[in-house]
Order: sequence, then C-alpha cells, then structure tokens
Amino acid sequence: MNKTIFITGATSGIGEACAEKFAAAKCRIIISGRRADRLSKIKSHLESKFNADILDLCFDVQDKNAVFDAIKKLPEDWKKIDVLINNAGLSLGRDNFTDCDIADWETMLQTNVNGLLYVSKAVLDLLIPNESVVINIGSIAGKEVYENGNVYCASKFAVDAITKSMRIDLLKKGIRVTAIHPGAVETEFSLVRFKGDASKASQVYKGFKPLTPEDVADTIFYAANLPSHVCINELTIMPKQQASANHFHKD
Ligand code: NDP
Ligand code: 8X3
Repeated sequence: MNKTIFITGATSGIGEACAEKFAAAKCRIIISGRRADRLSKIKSHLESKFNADILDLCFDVQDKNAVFDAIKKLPEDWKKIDVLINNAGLSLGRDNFTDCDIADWETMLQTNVNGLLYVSKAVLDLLIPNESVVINIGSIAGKEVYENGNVYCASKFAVDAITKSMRIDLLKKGIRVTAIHPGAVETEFSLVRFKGDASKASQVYKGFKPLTPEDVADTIFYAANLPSHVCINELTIMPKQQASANHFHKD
C-alpha cells in the first residue's frame, strides 16, 4: 500500500489498534503520544511483526510549540501524509456540573479540542491535495449529551463542529474530512476517566458487549481507503446493546 498514516494517541486503545491495522496493510506509520516507553514498544512490535516502517513522535498535543516543532522536524521522506487520524483524547471525571474539577475541564478542552486543532494545522501542508483523508475521532458524546458528561460532551460536540467546518474549508484542496463517532469501546478510556480506579472503570462495560478498539480501527481503515472521489462525512458506530448515549439493553 505504501501510504503514510499519522496517528495521534497511538499508545493504547483505538489509536494502537489503528497502528496495528494499517501496519498489517503495509502502510508507513507515524505513531504519537506522551508515553515514550509505550511508543518504542509498539514501534518494535510492529516492525518485527509486519516488517513495517514506523516513526515514533513523543509529544503532548496540548503543547502547541511541541506539536509544531515535532511535525516541522519530521524527516523529509515522512513529509507527505495520506491519512491523519486525530484520535488523541480523554475524559476526566464524570461528575455533576456543580462538583467538577475545573482543571479537568481545562485538560479535556486543551487535549480534545486545542490538541486536535494544533495537529491538524501543523500537518495541513503535508497533506496531499485531492488524495488525503483526515479522520477525527469524535464520540456519541459529541452527538448527544448525558448526565455528568458536561465538558467531555462539549469537547466532542466541538470535534463534530470542527470536522464539519474543516470539510467545507478543505473542499478546494480536495482533502476529505471524516468523523468517526464511537459508542462504548473498552480501552483505557474509563481507567483514565476514573483516574486509575479499575473497579469503577470495569463497571462501565458490565452487562453488555462493548466495541473493541479493533472494531473501530476496522471502520477507520475502511473510511481511509475509499476511492479518492468518495468521502464518508461521519459515521456513528455503536455496540449492538447500546442505542444512544443514554440507552443500553444490559444482560
Ligand atoms: P485510551 O485512553 O486507550 O487512548 C487515548 C490515547 O490518547 C492514548 O494513546 C493517549 O496517549 C492519547 N492522549 C491522551 N492525552 C494526550 C495528550 N495530551 N497528548 C497526546 N496524546 C494524548 O482511550 P481510547 O482509545 O478509547 O480513546 C481514543 C479516542 O477515542 C479519544 O479521543 C476518545 O475520546 C475517543 N472515544 C473513546 C470511546 C470509548 O468508549 N473508549 C468512545 C468514543 C470516543 P498518552 O497517554 O501516551 O499520551
Ligand atoms: C466515550 C463514550 O459514552 O462514555 O466517548 O462518552 S462515552
């Protein structure tokens, strides 16, 4: 295939599953995240399993200078990006508006919104006119709000709006912009949300079969590999037992 894929948040969950999926299809991949140890482990794993060409970039998407610097310093032969997957993101806390920690709000907005904007802007000139695809990972939380979802939901509604406006603004360049909105996916997401409380995190996925990160990666791979005149604007992918942000049919 030989496409070059840039994945943010590739150190776990959906991003890591994307790295595996695209490496298996012989793509060259830039994996990024904050955890350098995970990046180098994943790089070695993909190189030895698929003989894949992997470049690891360690940066925090909240840090504007670090984002622009890392992307500016890419080796010349990595400076054409076929697919950008804006996946890095997190939720912190699931508390009533009255009890939320403002620092958590700031981190969610700086990561899910500002981080996505910085990476997109920094990569823009590396995208190939009439060819490249940008895939933003939104959420069902960016389509419907739920109790105690407040600022996480707001950040994903912003991702939805940014995706729609990027699609319009990049129309002239022929760059496609897609949003993938998953429902519940079992990853480290809930462990991060509940700040390391594993029993609270596992509770989230009790009584129904959640999506796996591989389910979502398969869908992203499909959206990224359509003929160049075809764009999936947005796609919501849910576990069968989840009908909306608020409706589950549990065992
Ligand atoms: P994980 O926690 O498993 O993965 C999150 C990834 O984002 C990690 O690789 C993490 O890397 C990276 N990340 C977080 N903060 C930053 C940062 N400041 N800078 C750089 N990278 C960062 O969760 P998921 O795989 O589930 O989440 C991926 C995306 O999917 C997120 O945008 C999430 O909102 C979205 N999503 C998840 C759903 C779910 O139910 N799991 C459902 C709908 C959407 P590191 O810590 O190394 O920086
Ligand atoms: C993650 C899914 O429903 O916990 O975006 O917000 S949810």
